[in-house]
Amino acid sequence: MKVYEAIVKGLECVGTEAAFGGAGENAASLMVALDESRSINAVITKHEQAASFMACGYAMLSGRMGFCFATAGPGAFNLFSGMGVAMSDSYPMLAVSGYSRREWTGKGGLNETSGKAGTPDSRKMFDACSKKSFFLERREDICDVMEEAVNVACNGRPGPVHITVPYDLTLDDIPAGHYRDIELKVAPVTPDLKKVRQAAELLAEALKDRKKVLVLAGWGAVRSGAHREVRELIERLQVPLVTTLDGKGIVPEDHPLAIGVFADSGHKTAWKTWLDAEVVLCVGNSFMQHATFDFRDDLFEGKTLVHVNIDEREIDKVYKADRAIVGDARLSLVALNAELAGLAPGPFTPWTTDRRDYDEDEDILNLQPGKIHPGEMAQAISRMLPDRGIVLADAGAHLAWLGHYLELRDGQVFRKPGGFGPMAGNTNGAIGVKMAHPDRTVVAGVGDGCYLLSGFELMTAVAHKVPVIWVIFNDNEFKLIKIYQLSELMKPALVEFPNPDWVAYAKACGARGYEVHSLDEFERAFADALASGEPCLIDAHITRLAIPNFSGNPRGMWATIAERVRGRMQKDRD
Ligand SMILES: Cc1ncc(C[n+]2csc(CCOP(=O)(O)OP(=O)(O)O)c2C)c(N)n1
Ligand SMILES: [Mg+2]
Repeated sequence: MKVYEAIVKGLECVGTEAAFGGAGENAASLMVALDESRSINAVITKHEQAASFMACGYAMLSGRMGFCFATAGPGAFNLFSGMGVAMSDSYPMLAVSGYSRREWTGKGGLNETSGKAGTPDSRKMFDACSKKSFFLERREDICDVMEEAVNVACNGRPGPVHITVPYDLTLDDIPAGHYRDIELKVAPVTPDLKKVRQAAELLAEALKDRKKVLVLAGWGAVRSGAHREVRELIERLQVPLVTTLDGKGIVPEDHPLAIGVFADSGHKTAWKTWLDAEVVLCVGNSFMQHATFDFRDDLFEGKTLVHVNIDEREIDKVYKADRAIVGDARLSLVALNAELAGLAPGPFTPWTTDRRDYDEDEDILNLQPGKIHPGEMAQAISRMLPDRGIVLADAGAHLAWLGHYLELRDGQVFRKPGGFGPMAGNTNGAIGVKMAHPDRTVVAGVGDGCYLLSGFELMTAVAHKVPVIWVIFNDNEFKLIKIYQLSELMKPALVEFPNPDWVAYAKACGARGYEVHSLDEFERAFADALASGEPCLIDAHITRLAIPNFSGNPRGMWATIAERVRGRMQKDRD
């Protein structure tokens, strides 16, 4: 058995059933081994970056490890963006890449990345982009390395690991007696019960004192599958729930205690509720920039913070916790619910808050006939999304429209890029998500800029019959960057671009294409796409005369722009 065959066997042992990668001499025997696997569906992408994003998508909601691979040198370097996503978004991922023959090190051979002879140093780069990176030194070590790698990827806070396989180790068989099946043992990150008790006492005391307790759920809560536990907690205590964009939908958004999305792209009522809150239980939050109004200093002023996170490095990182539980969000809430079981609603007054206000939001006014308002389109997607449907957004203003206006029912998911936040991440990641969940509808709402960066993977979806529905928010501009330029510099520049005929492009790729200019047209196209079971591209022409609520200012984007313009005019006058 050869090294790459052992790697493929290892993937089979841990239940990974998809592999995403790029072709190359160094990856050639891996491609053969993958092709021979009965359980692994191997996808050669047009660009290795897309492979790394697809591996993220595969891991995103499945609880299984994503796998991507590339040849040595430039192919390998194209995996970094997906590894960055896996790191910021806690996706378990194994990336494997080749390396040129070691006997030629220092000679500057093709694809050499030894750091010698003016070549880049791939070891340092993969070290910097992973939880752990391994350099395979001997063929007989492959099963040990593989086993350690997958266990590091999947244990604790999941993340990316990487194995470099030098070309010279791929030619001969592993010496006899050195192959073995590997084992993945995921130890649950259980909370310290003493810490859980302390947190429960604080919450119980606060409720008895009629203090206003609020729950804020983030991606960690969704990732760990704490849906039932969050709901049980808020219902038992009759306390309101707000979520970050990443925690959106943890409890169905029409639940009476679900107040809405908090922070940038959030709902006004969520902010009002936040201002009133005296104790906040934060579950699975890393307090990233866009979930904290740019790390707002006074966010927790006068409030008590109880923080639950799987990673102890997150505790006190941005805001000092009064009580902290380090543990998987679901397991921590199971324990917290058990501690609070005796606390029936009654000793305290349930806190009544306003319901979410976005339905009457003035932002939804469409001032441009012949174009679609992106907020209305997001609402239409929401109305028509089948049960357990998954909506992905990419990086840009479209993310804010979707995050603000979608209303998720039980079992539906919204996912945007996390802290690393690359454009194209979910445009391509959608293929991995759909391959992991063939029975669920996957809709990728993507900016035209994001699609232009990476949309050639439509061919990949067609070739592998992966029926993702891409909805392009076509505004011929990098809207988010334009808004930033307008508000910071009062001058947009280099942000506009033409789009091709997307319907013709879709057809040329063998996919279905639709061009829509009104909500009616969109709804008809979307219904057709949902029924088709084929990869589809909906080119939705959206108005430019609408600004999404995506601001570091709780009063919203318009208020931010007005304040900045006023400030600038004042400065000019002075
Ligand atoms: C790889 C990468 N390059 C640049 C950026 C910076 N960036 C974030 S959003 C954005 C604009 C995206 O434009 P588009 O996809 O059209 O979305 P819109 O804002 O118009 O909805 C840019 C350039 C990024 N996040 N990732
Ligand atoms: Mg755009």
